[in-house]
Amino acid sequence: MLFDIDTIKKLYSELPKRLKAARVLVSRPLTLTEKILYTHAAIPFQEVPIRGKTYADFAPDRVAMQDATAQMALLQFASSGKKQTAVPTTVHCDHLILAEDGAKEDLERANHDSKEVFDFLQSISNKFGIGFWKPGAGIIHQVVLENYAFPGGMMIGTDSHTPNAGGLGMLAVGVGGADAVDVMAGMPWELKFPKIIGVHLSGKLQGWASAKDVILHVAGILTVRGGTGAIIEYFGEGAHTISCTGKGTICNMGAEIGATTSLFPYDSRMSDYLKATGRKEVAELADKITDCLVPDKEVEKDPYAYYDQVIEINLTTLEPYINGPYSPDRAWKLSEFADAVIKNEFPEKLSVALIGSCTNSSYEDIERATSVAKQAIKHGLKARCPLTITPGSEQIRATIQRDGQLSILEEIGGLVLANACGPCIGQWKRHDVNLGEKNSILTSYNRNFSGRNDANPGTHSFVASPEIVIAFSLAGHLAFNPMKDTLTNDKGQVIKLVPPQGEELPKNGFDQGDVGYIPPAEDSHQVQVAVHPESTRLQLLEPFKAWDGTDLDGLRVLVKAQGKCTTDHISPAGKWLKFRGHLDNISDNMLTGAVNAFREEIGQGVNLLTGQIEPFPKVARAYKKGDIGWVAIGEENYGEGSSREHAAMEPRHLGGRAIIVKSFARIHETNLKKQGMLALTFNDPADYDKIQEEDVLSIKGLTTFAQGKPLTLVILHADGAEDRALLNHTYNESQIAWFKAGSALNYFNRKK
Ligand code: MIC
Ligand code: SF4
Repeated sequence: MLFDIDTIKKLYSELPKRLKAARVLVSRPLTLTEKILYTHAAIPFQEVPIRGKTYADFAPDRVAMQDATAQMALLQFASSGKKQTAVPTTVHCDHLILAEDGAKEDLERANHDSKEVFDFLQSISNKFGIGFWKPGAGIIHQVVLENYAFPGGMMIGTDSHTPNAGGLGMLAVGVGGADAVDVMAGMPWELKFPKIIGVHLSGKLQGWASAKDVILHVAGILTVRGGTGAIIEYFGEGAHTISCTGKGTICNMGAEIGATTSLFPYDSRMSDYLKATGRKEVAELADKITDCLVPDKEVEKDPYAYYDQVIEINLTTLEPYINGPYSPDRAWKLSEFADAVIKNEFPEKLSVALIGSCTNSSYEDIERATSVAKQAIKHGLKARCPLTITPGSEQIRATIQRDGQLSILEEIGGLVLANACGPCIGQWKRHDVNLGEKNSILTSYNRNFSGRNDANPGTHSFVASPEIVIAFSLAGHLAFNPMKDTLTNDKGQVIKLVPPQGEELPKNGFDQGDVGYIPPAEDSHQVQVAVHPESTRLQLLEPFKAWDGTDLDGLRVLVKAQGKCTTDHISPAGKWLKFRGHLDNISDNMLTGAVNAFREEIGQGVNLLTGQIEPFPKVARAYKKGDIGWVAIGEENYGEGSSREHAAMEPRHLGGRAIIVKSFARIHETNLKKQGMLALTFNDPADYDKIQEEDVLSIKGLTTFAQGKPLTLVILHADGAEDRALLNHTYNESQIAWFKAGSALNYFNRKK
């Protein structure tokens, strides 16, 4: 559908002028990332910002939120006193639909079970002038790509996979709810000016390789931390050989390498997609200002001079990849995967195959997956394990139903789930394995952290393209390579699959199906939004306490997390998603996935007041009651993964004072700052080893807390010995003001 055409017209009419001013300031050729950032500065830059250093203010064109993060964001926005959002905003109901029996039944159950939350989101959206996409309409990023994303624009979304819109040339960044609240309230959005990594694509994908394999490969190169603080800009003639939705897949999963966002330059594939999705006018407007929507020629010619790092990928020789288990950067070439499965003793039998999600459910994806399924039908093969299909949007679902792909996938054994996140976010009532049971699943999703899909740490989750997932489902085991191995049907015939093929866009146009969009009423600020005080799902927010002006003393170590501690470990999703609007209730999941470095147990530790081993939330509540502050200690890339600010609000709510780690993931670090927590890093990562279970800690230097000035951790051990550690931070002056006020929201409400 065509939204915002007037806004886009206005922006496009100003872009050339704004870009000209940026050129005068920078006086050298510009990357596409710089073009979009400079033309979206809240106030035009007076000095050239330093990449990786300067905090800069931006004015995004749009905000998108999904149901699991929107609740907290809108509860915060409601206390800002604003009547309408200052920029166009949408809410998408996609995370709260539990997959069990299939699309129809699951949707009906969700509409019943989460009625209170959906009603709340719909009425509060209406009140503040926000567009509302009801349950079943589709997954946020797919709906945004189909309807809102446009080349050269900037948006933020309260979901880490917001960068999906980079497939349409939009600079789209995942943020926590508090950042979205700023922008909705008409304030600028602050971001440290990113570094820029250029990925030069040459050649053209062949055979089984697809767009997904580009990002699976890049994840293997850069690892889950390699993109931190950077925007990944793809360029080169190879970029134009990838469809718009394929580009979306690549940008989407850039979240898994910690990138701020990923981006492709405008081209004819984007133009085709805009036209196919009812936005011919946008394509025509974009065609007139292409200079603003692609990097300068000089950049393409000499990328090493303009990007902070350059990665070269030859698409022609790129093999399919399968990444996992437990981390999305554990990349295996398809030709090496079978050996890896055996060598590492990954469970060889494939328990479930799952395709779809916001990452991989475009028309092209489904076409290619179906092309493998058609071969199966022709040769009398079926999936040898359960197979699920999650269409990314109602438009995709209706179109692939009309064009026949859905029934082909059903014929080989597929179960069609609702147009929603489902198993990707642990909204999956799995009946085939018991908790703790070792098993393998293969998905076309993006993330595969422990416990993510089904809350079972025994599940080895692997990520691949949809066509590879379908091929493996036909084999039913992981020691398989469709490029060289054969399958045998019931008649004993030997079958060799041929590489998939498929249309990029539907020949007969998209079928919109039951759209599910509810625009806000014209004059709706009279709408009353009530939250029942007894509700277990929604709770109005109480402001956090302001800092009392002194250094922090007498702190206990609630947890010293060992190894990976993602937001899925800090605030797991799955069954907890239903409490995303109720801070006190959801806090009972706090750190329940974290591995305790002192005891190697998951989710629990010693309550130093009683000596009992208890779940972390219980210990934290006891400390809070006793007015004892606590800290959490962690390792590298702490808080990677999701944008969920609950992972920052829960520790704050349960009396945590500081999170001290070797390094942070970007969104989580900002979320902590926004909620008035101290987000600190060891100057010497080896100081992590100094922390013992019974230590009493002090954080010194807060009375002179200033940008660029480290703090000191004083560690008093149980035997009376004392250690010290230097703590770094990235707070600027305004972020220090949030800390002092107790949270960013307190600070702004006080300033009003
Ligand atoms: C995810 O993919 O982890 C989620 C669920 O979409 C999250 C958002 C959330 O936790 O609500 C994300 O990626 O930000
Ligand atoms: Fe939903 Fe999964 Fe996409 Fe997150 S990654 S938005 S949970 S489909």
